[in-house]
Amino acid sequence: MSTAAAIPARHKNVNRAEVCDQNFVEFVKAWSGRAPARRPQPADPVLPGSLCTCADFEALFESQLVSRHLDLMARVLRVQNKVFYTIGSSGHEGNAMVARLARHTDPAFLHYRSGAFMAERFRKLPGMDPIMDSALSFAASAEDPASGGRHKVWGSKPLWVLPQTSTIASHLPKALGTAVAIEQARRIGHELPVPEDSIAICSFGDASANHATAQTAFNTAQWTAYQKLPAPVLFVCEDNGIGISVKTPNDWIHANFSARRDLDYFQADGLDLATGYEQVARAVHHVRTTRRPTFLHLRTTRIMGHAGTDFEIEWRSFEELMAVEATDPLLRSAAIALESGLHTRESLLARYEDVRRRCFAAAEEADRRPKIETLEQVVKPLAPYTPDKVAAEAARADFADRRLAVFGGDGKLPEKLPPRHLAIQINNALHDLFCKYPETLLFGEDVAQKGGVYTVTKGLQKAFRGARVFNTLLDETMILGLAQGYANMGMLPIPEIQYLAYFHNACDQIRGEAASLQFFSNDQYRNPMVVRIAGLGYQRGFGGHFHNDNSITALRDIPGLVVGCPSRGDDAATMLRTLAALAKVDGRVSVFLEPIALYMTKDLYEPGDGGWLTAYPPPDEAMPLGEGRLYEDAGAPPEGAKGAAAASPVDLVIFSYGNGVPMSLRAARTIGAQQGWTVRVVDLRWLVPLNEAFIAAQAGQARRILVVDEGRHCAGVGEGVITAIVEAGLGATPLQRVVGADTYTPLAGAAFLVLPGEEDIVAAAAALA
Ligand SMILES: Cc1ncc(C[n+]2csc(CCOP(=O)(O)OP(=O)(O)O)c2C)c(N)n1
Ligand SMILES: [Mg+2]
Repeated sequence: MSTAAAIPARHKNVNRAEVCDQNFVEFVKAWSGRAPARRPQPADPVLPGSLCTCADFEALFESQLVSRHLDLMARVLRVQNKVFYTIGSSGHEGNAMVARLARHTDPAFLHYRSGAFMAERFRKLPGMDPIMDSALSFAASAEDPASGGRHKVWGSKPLWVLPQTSTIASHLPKALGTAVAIEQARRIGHELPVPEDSIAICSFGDASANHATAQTAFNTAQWTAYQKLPAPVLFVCEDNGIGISVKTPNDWIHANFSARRDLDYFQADGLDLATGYEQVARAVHHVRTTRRPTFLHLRTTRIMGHAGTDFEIEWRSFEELMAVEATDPLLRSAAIALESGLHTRESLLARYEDVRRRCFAAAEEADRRPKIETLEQVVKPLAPYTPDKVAAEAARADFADRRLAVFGGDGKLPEKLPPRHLAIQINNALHDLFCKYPETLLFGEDVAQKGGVYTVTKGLQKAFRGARVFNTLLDETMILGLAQGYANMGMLPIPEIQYLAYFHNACDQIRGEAASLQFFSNDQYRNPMVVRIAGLGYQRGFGGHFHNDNSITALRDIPGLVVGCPSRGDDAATMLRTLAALAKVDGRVSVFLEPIALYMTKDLYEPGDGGWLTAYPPPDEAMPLGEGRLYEDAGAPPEGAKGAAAASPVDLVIFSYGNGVPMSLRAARTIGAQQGWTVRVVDLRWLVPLNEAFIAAQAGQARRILVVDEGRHCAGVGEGVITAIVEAGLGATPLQRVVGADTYTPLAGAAFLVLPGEEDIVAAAAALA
């Protein structure tokens, strides 16, 4: 006899949500056990010997039911186009125990199946409604309190649930970063927005635990605890044994994590509240009291498929599906409710149907609430910018005493010293930022005692101590994850990425995570930071692609990101002040791209002329976002150059940035001599967003235009400059672009075949003649 024939018709339903729903009802109806004679009291253990009281159980069970019926509702209303997300939490409802045993002020970074955790956390504050809030999110309503309708995420500002993206494992580094930040706050005298003994909670799936981004968080947690440093993070692996359709090898999570050095392993049965509660309690207590990274292996199951679109019957047998569905934790909870005498069959079914009614009613109501209607609404929280406040904050210089102490007296203030090169002025500006903001932290590879590969951060650790300036382990993903954690706890992180080429392997931490937080939380959460990245080409004697990477492309299209690239020391200082102010005032994430080859550059035209040294701008000077620098009359011979504004129109306007600026200035003299033209060199300084109005205004005064872009031909900054010119209606102006080739940069002299040089600029100008 075929086994299929033995399967009851009800179970052959392709809609497994309906099957699971009916399973619950049938299970309760068929219950034939005996309830205890005495009616249980709230403080009684729910079952003999359980740490979970009846009151705990009732709350947890309600959270489980809310989570389950939100899933069922989503499946039904998705086909009516009233709900836009069907990845559910069914089978994972035991995660409610973690929420119950933690506090609502423990920052939480949740797996998309942590719906019951969320429902349970909602109880921690009076007056909150888990059903309506979730329904608004499912319906993508503009009134969704988590993301304003931008994504279906578990998130809440009052409940300290920071919304996550759908990129699995990408939240583990920042969760660990938040845990580390909670501890570090004390060491720098920073007041935390949460209680001092908070823990960070981070849930994820069993397949996600294999991801490199997860592994770096585990490793870094271990690396931290190994050095006896606290890292109170609770990693909760919701192990359902599968990731979409790929089964996790039997016992893999236990085998992989149960004996890791300095990652304390706990197991809990997430399918059974009566036994799981004590197991979860032990893990939460452990991490809270020992402050050690803790891995909670929570047994779950996955019913109703990966998402509403996942027709499991297409790739799994009915027998297998039924076996999984039999492990439904709600069946176990129903059994506990009946066995303990908390419910009769009738009261239990009534409760089940009551939650269903509330979820559907909320969903129908949510469907009537406003949606996002305009592009302006979509992007409102993406990149907030209040120019006046930013300018005022950037120029605020009320820290004179601290700087006097740090720089060693009035006569040693950098603005009173002779002009210096870029590396020194960045270093001075960082010292100033550290004086101005006691919550500033600087970290990365080799930044502390050594002061970075190029000594740009030299002296900072000595002046401000190891709690504020420190070396991390060698992992860019984790450097940027830490930055998010510190920012989440109200500090101002300045992470350093040693070379631009090494940003790329951690890019998701900025592209997918940090830069997206304001967007996906409707600007309720912010993780402001200034990421310093040393990059670009032209280093002589220290070559190869990875130390001379010129791909700005990877930064150009990150929504909301600000990228500044100074070409000289004074600009670096005033730009840094604005970036820090953008972080403080508007919560923005920015990249400060430092041209390595200009760090030590002192001369401009002739050896010894000191033409690229600049005075340090006093601390009340700042550079407005988007403002470029003009070099007028750049084509005049040395004796004739006055730098005065040329009469409009200018024969040639050269747009550039970074290394291209001094190069263009040198080329301009040759061009001036050869062509007899007036030449203006424009240093864009701000690469993202490009100031299109400024570019158009400059182009409008030009008879000819040259765009000198040391980045790549494809998707380099130059493309944006030219687009701005053309879109301003100035496309008829003769124009040439001098740009790097679409290749990796080779070693030694061959690098200069790839990157634009002075001769190329001169030749391009000749082509315009
Ligand atoms: C970086 C990344 N790769 C792939 C995906 C697509 N994806 C979404 S969920 C998932 C499986 C995750 O399985 P698991 O971690 O076990 O969580 P579960 O869904 O089983 O709870 C995959 C591959 C993704 N979201 N992010
Ligand atoms: Mg899984």
